[in-house]
Amino acid sequence: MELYKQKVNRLFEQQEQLLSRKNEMKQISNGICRRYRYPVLTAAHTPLIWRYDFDPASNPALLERIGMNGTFNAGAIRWEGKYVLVVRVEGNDRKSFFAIAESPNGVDNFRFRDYPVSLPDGDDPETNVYDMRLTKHEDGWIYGLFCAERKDPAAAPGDLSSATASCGIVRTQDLLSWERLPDLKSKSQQRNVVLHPEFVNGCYALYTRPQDGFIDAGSGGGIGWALVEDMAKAEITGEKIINLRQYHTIKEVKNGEGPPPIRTAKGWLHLAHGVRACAAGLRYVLYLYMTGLEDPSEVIAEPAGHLLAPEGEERTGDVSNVLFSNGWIAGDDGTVYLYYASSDTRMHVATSTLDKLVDYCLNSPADGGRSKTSVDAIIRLVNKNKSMPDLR
Ligand code: BGC
Ligand code: BMA
Repeated sequence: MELYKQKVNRLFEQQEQLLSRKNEMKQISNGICRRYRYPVLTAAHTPLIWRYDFDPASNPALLERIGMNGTFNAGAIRWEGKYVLVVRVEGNDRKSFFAIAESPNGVDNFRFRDYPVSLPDGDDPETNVYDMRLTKHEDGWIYGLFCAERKDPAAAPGDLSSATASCGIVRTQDLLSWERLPDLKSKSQQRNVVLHPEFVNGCYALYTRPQDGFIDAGSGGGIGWALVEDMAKAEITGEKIINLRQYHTIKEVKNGEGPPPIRTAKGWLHLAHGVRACAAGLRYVLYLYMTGLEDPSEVIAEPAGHLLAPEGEERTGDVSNVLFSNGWIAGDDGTVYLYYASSDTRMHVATSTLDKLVDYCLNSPADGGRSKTSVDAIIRLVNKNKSMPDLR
């Protein structure tokens, strides 16, 4: 019994060291945003009481009974003075679920609540859920839009991989109890649907991502925009593409809205992911764009290329070469906490400010579409610098 107690204590002490570890901002920066030394959440951060049976009678050898594989793709919200993430946790059984982790400062000391979120079922229970976007809407509810995945009912016998993706919807007032609304009705499959925080023409506005198949964005030209009257009966009747995929860019194969956009004095600030295909598989990077305050569906700026792409340990994991984000928080002082996951494995934070991100969007050159136009942009900058007094 003494030995058992010691072993249990060691488990909790080791985890406490991890949970209370201070994070450090990395020194190297491009001026736009800063990465941090440690991931903010890993599988090892998940509560020990989810994983171990601490009863010496039923688990005398203290084996882990339920393994956790990864913590990634978290929605984010500032709530009751805390930085709150609704994390996609994936168990060793490949089932994803949502769990809330909270931090006092946004960059470290994230702790999971004792229980994962127990999501109510809808009419057609799904197999897997992931990637929740949290929107504090001006109607007073906090909405969570997520991907609900089911085995494709039209799959040929023996095909155990074909699936369908649709947008599941829940809402809450307290991040404790969740009301399930019917899934978004849409002609095409939908992953990466995000609710705009304000009414537009008296309607709820959705960023969508129509796709031909489960993986293939196909003729779905990019990030879409649709207005719906009622979130309790949400149906896409008309959809227009506002942020297009393009040949030979970071978003040639797919793109998708990240978290809900943030209102700034100069327009709505958007974070999205772009995907291209290469010999190593799909490469996911993060990019920013802005839309107008008058018309949040009109793109007013988009710098060329990515803001963040996988680097260092971020490059490897369950699905390597992936950065994905569906959560960010703007603090009252203008600090932006950008939560991103690497390689479907762990969560990180990068910090910036609204002013810097808007400056980046409005004043970095856009993609000219060709090697030549990229070189021209560099030459313009070099010429400008050469006409200036040397500051070194
Ligand atoms: C996985 C997701 C992935 C999707 C498309 C799902 O089964 O859980 O992480 O984005 O497939 O590849
Ligand atoms: C997607 C997303 C994410 C995931 C990514 C890479 O399509 O919806 O869940 O991070 O693939 O696997």
